[in-house]
Amino acid sequence: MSDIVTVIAPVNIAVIKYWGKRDEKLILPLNDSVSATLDTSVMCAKTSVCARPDILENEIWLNGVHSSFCNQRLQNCLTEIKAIARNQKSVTDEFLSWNVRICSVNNFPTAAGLASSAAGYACLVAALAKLYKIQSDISKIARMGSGSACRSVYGGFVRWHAGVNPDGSDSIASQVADSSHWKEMRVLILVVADTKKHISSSKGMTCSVETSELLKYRVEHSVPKRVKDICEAIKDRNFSNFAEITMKDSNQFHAICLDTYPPCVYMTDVSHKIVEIVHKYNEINGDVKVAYTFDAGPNACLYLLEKDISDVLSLIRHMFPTSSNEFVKGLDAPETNKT
Ligand code: 2P0
Repeated sequence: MSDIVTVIAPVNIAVIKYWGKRDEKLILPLNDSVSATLDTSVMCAKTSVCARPDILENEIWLNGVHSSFCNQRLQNCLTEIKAIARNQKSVTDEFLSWNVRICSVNNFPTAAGLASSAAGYACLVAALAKLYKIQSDISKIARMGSGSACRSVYGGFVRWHAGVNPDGSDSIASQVADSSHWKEMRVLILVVADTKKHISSSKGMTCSVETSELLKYRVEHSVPKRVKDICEAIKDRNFSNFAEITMKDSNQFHAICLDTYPPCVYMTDVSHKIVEIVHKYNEINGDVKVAYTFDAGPNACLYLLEKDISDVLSLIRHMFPTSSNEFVKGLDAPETNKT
């Protein structure tokens, strides 16, 4: 019988977006992406796994509900972890033959559509890797669960390298800077709507690859320079450069969503109002103090420095007086423990 291994993994928020796959099965992206991993105090997934001879078939429980294991991505992750463990001889053959029980919970409202699959698959793969004592990079296995999950494997600022190999062996994540590098950086999350998005990211990006001319331009002409420049801005702690690139990339990503046929409309009037407020605020201050970024949904993630938090929160509360749905987050790394 195995110990129960428990892992916590945080959500990550992309500043250079991943949108479009070159291989749907292996989940290989068309372009590099860059994100910041949030700390685990409010928004994270927590997964416990064990392997035992008396578990009759593989089981998964999601937020307390017994769910189907007939999910190809989930099965791919488990198969890959076991194959590596077999190869590395990190556990016995008997241990490998036992079924697993996986229990995963999110400590944030999943309905808010905030990168729950990224935290979920990063956590699952980190827990299984610990259970089977595997030593190699796990970001490419997390990627097989959900592309953006490979970035939640590391803390701080993280780059997912698209890679060029057809087997995905070089499509991995690496740390640009750890969570202590830019201690003043904060993320303010404004929950605009907590309804489920009507077009999933996977479906939306497939449709963009098939129909958007602008996506081809982005991959070839915009992203390579933006990735290079934002990595430099992070290393130099240059907030205004970081913020400007972040906003431009969010805008281009949503322009591609609208260039998709039929269009994927993720932002709402309230999202656009937030964009307007941020630009006005930066203009009044004569400096770029806040950056917005929107994923495949209407909710805003604002990047800003700690010194500006109270000013910006006052502004948001003034503009949206009935609102209470915001979280302020710092950056952090995943945590692991064994019980
Ligand atoms: C990102 N998104 O870079 C971008 C920005 C959404 C908008 O990664 O099909 O859930 O599982 O690989 O990882 C969402 O995509 O999609 C995403 P799959 P995933 O964060």
